Amino acid sequence: MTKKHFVLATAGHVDHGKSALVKALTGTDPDRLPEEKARGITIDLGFAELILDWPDEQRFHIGIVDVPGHEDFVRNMIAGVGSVDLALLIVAADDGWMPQTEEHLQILTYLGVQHALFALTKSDLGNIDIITTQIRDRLRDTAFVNSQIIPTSTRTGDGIEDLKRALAMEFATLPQPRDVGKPRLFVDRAFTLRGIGTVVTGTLTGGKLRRGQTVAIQPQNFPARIRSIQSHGHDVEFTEPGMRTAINLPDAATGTSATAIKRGDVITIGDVAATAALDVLLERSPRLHGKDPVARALKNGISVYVHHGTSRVRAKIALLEAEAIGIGQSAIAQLRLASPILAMLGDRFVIRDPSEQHTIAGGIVLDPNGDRANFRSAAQIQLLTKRAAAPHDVDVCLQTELAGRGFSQSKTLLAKSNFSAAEISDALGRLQMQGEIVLRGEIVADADQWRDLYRRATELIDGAHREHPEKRGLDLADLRAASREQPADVFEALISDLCAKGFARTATVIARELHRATLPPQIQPAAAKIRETLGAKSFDPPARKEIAQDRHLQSAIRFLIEQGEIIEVGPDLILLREAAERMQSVVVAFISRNGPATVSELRQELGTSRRVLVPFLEHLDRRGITRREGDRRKLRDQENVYSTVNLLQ
Ligand SMILES: Nc1nc2c(ncn2[C@@H]2O[C@H](COP(=O)(O)OP(=O)(O)OP(=O)(O)O)[C@@H](O)[C@H]2O)c(=O)[nH]1
Ligand SMILES: [Mg+2]
Repeated sequence: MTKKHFVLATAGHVDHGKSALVKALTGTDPDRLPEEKARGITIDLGFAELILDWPDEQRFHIGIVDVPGHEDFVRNMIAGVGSVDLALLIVAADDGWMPQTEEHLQILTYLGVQHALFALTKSDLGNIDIITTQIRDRLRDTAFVNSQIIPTSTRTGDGIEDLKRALAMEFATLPQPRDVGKPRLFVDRAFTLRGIGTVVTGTLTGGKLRRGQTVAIQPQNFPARIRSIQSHGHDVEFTEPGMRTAINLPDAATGTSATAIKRGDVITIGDVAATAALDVLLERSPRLHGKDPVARALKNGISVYVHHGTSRVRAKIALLEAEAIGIGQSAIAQLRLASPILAMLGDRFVIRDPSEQHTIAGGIVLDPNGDRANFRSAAQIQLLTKRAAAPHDVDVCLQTELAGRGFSQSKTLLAKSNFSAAEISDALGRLQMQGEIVLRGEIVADADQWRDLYRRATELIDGAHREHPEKRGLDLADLRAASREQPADVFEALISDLCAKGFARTATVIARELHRATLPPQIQPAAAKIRETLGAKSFDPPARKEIAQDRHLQSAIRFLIEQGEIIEVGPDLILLREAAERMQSVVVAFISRNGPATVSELRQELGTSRRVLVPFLEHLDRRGITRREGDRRKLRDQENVYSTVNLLQ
């Protein structure tokens, strides 16, 4: 028997029999508050479980969310239907299509609910044919045009089994709720149980949650550990998308403190942060009526309520281009939220007016990391325009993301989206084949911007070769300064790309592999002069500052050092390499013969001065040839001598 999980929500006008039908289907009365019992209406969300079997060995575990129909509680209704797989829309046979039937249908449409079933309740009160025709009429041009309509009566029991069969048939054809490895539990209740602590409930979407896992409560970004998980009263090790889920978070608090957990929060994993600006495509239903106050044009700058997941936040709308959005129109906008929420690319939401009387729009998130200052930049307009045309196309979303940002770590790319890591990496492969992007290890780059960065780097290196042919190449520090706006890992990727294509780097310099430092003609006489000066008394040459009298001499010294012809022995001492090697042999031979030697003995042996010898011996110490002991130098052990002689090069 395969077990599948789905979540279903009721919807429909007040008093049409939603809760009675849930009770008839499941045996559970979803109205749990005393006030609900007293008033005979649903105020807040109610929950029940329905298990349905299907002949091909499938068993469906359906979490039912029962919503209130009263116009005063639409905000609770929206919190209940945010992530459902199927809607059970209810129309009473004695009343027909009413204002909240219509409003709920629009809300479901804004939220992207694709599948619905209709129960024509109170069928014992007649009018079945008339109301069926009315419903069919209202469903024209909706996603639910072919939905089944099942007459039911909780009074007589008629139709209840038909409805169960119709539901099972529907679930048998529904795809499993998506698991993209990014679990989000939209919290609809948070409470404290004596001896257990904080418990939150919600509908899980996007991925699994596991017992013992560390999660983050957003938008507070507060970490917590899952001590236990239940689904419909049973302890489970993990829950998956489509499951009503209750989790025990002993580290979290309920109440009014800033970090307290409450309806509207999201339990999630990973390093994702909430934001206070969302760039979106706003849509207004063509079903709004011209006379209706809600149908007034939605103007730039107005204040609204945004409903996303189970949260409800005040926001101001900034329209990108239009001054207003009319009935049936859509436009790109930024939602400037009064407090941050964790939304993802592709999430859907509902917009209500500030008096909370009317549902006036809905839409889809195009960029969950909106930025007020950047909203109208040419790059962002291009990103939003392309995504508005294809918000579910992972290639378009990736390509626009990289065009906007230039470079990114591949593992953080579209982290806040409803695409899985596998979908993203497939898309990266495709875009690379098409030449749109460049993949370099962990780095992904927009191909144009990568070419630009690469070209600028080669120009800088070639410039350095041209202007300073006597140097080995461009200092890496200079290249880094020139590409300052790029993060370190992009810089490293750039360097390794260059090195794969005819460039070579040392610890401090990058150059074309074929570049050989040469002295420009005007400096060649200076080099000859230096060779001559150093060679004249090669064990006791003049101090560097006496030799380096002008710019040409200084450049020539640097060049000869880089070439290895001259060795920098101390701050003010340079020697010809060949002289330094001979001096070293003399020192080694003398000590081998006579044992540890003083500066004065070695000075006499070499025929040099203390000014030269003291830094030279320190140089040999640093290289592990000699070691100072008191006022004598001894050799390091013999093996070391052989292995370190080459370090002079
Ligand atoms: N005759 C008849 N009455 C029904 C039937 N189903 C529900 N009712 C009655 O209709 C009234 C409203 O039922 P509820 O189930 O509370 O309606 P609801 O849609 O849940 O209402 P809200 O949640 O407040 O929107 C109750 O008095 C029920 O007894 C039915 O099939 N036949
Ligand atoms: Mg009810």
